[in-house]
Amino acid sequence: MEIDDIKISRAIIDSYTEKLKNALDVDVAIVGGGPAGIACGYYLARKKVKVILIERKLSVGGGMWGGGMMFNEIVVQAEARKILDEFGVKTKEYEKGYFLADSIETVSTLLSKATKAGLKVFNCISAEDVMIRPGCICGLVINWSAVDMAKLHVDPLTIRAKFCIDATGHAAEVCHIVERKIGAVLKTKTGKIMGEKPMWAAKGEEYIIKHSKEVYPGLYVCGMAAGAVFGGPRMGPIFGGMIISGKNVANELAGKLEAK
Ligand code: 48F
Repeated sequence: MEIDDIKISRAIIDSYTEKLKNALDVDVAIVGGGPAGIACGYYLARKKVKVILIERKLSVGGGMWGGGMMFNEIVVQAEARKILDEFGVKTKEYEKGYFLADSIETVSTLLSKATKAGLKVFNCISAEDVMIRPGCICGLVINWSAVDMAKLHVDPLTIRAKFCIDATGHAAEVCHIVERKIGAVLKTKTGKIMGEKPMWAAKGEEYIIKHSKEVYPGLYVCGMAAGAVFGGPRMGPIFGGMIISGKNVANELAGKLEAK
């Protein structure tokens, strides 16, 4: 049988269109495919929650691929090491309480487990706005990242979600959109984005775990974005807090969805 070029194209277009149509109305929409977003997506998908992840870049994985300054190793603490064990990522103890993992193995394994569990990932797409109804965020406005990069004048499409998650890392992009468009309404001390503080790994890790939570009705924040929004210190290439924060938000939302 000769392979038909047009059938290949048709198969891809049909399948992707179906996947995108299915993503128009979901339980949870995560923005940002770094370690926090992927971990969150994995734990939600495992609980059979209908969850999608939107990632601006071609490659999913955020800041984890590069380890520390492109030395592609990451450090995690004991609590997160247990989670990496659960994923089947190899770790080795460097000194008591400091566990090392290969960043490439970690990202690819997290992503593989998450997609196999049912997380639908849409790369090359950016969230450029949120959908709102009185007092609640109820979806995302999305467009091809290439549209933004080329500064094309193209209107976006919209996705409805019971909960949205800002997992966009240091930029906390979704929260910035909310602050810019709705004002000082966030659940922070000032109602605004507090801004990330300088490096302090121990405090930063604790901070993001504690502050990965609802920031506006319908909108949650996890990972480095939680530090940026609630004003916590940065922590550099220790990644346990990212994974734990994603897991915690997933558990909270799965509970809320079950109660609905
Ligand atoms: O930055 P990122 O890896 O966030 P994270 O999961 O992890 C932070 C660590 O990588 C590191 C650190 C560890 O101590 O401090 O920085 O919190 O991943 C965020 C992802 O979000 C994507 C971006 O391309 C990146 O892959 N992103 C950002 N804004 C948007 C977006 C947007 N508007 N739409 C779609 N994706």
